[in-house]
Amino acid sequence: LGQKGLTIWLTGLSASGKSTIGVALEQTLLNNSVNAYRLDGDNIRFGLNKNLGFSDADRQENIRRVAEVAKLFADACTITIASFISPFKADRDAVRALHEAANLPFIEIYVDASLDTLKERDPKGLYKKALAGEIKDFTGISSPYEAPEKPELHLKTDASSVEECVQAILDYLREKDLL
Ligand code: GGZ
Repeated sequence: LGQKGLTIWLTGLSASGKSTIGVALEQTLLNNSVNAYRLDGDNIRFGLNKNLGFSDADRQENIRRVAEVAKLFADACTITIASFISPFKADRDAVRALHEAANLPFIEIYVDASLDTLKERDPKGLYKKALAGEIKDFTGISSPYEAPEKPELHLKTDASSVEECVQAILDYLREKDLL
């Protein structure tokens, strides 16, 4: 008995579906009495990281702090679900190394959709603004995104529903005996 803690790291562009999948996954786990907690821009960038913006250095520091927090939650036997663009491979690798050093499983999930799809979704009108030059350093438009090369899971939200993506994550966790 006893739940193991771990971190599920959702990386991908704005509007790719990270938060939506994170929310649905968290709800499913909680409904099954599994302790889960979500970290994302809404509870991190307005609090702990409110002094950070979107320069490369600030994104790096954003991810570094989130990694430390995720590790603490995982260490407290929580399934931590972190949804951040986390555009730089080196920063994501550092999050992985931090977890591995603490013997905590780290599952990197690439939440992928084509830029055309993202521009169409554009739920907050950010792509439109970025394309018009009104937001500088916007990931995928005027700031880089380094796609994961070997993520534990690669979800394509162009083609899969939220439910299918959540199921794929649950299947992965069960297969690895993490759930
Ligand atoms: C990317 C930006 C930017 C810029 C504001 N570039 O779709 P959203 O709105 O709700 O999620 C995006 C969020 C990204 O924050 P992260 O902490 O995940 O970024 S990172 O991991 O790179 O540190 C977007 C909004 O913030 N946003 N300006 N210039 N996204």
